[in-house]
Amino acid sequence: MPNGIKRDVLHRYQGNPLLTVDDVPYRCNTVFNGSPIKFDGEYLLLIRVEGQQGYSFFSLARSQDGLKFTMDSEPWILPATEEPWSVWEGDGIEDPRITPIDGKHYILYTAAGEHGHRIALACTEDYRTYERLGMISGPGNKDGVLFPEKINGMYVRLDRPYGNHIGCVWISYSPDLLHWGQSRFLFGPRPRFWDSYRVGASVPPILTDRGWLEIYHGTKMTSSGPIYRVGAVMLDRDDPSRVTGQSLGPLLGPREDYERIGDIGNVVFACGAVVEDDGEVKLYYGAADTAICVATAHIDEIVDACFNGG
Ligand code: BMA
Repeated sequence: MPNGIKRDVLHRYQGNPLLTVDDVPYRCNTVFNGSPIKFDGEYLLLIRVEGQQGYSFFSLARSQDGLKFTMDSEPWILPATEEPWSVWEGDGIEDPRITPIDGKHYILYTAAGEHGHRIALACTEDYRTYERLGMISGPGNKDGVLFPEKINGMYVRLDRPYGNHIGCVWISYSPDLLHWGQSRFLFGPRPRFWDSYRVGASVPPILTDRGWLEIYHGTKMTSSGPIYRVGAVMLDRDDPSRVTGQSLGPLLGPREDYERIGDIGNVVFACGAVVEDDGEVKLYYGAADTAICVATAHIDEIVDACFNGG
């Protein structure tokens, strides 16, 4: 039986890591936290790269099979140097999450600047040019993921406001993607659990026949720092402010050396997944803030884990 297959719902690809700094054709510190999309017959991964300067930007990698990726020769989206954006992106741009809606591919990302983190929104239609559309949260917010369709006539997102120093997942609504409100608490850390310290949305919600599947990250604080793991919740199809199920245990946690050892050890952190036609979920994740990896499970196994104490 392949290594680890009985321990986690998600199964690591034996060829992990998919990408490391050695695969980047320019000088940088690390690659991690990529958001995948199938586009124009290939798999694209929009990757967070930390430069030698110490702050992050985005680059694209391409693949025919979703496993063997080649990095583009140049970075794609750099932190803004012009106002009104530059004040919010002076410390870098982080953790992109792609959601296509009606031919437009929206990228929510974390803008890091002197006033803290905000959720920023950009858009592309061709993965060559992009447009910054706006800062769509106040400071002190990150981990924004956009639902892939309007619900009851409104765009919907999850995010992670850092109120009271406790990271919880909230839901908000918008008529136009720029103005957001009706914000409500959705779910938070569970005392004693593997996600007892913080939780945040990871993957843009996936519609299943049992409602919306949200694959999230949760952390537990230990005497040597937090451990980042992957979990899942289910949200009601028509009212996603209602949690209908949640995995008891993590779907994936750091076990391999490439997840344990790196710039930030004990981290698996996903920003997106591809659902194949046969129901296989390819979850792309950053390992130890130092490499990009993939793990897979059938979507039914993940949904079942949310309802069957998995
Ligand atoms: C989170 C984000 C992620 C990072 C993780 C572990 O807060 O900054 O980008 O992978 O911490 O360091």
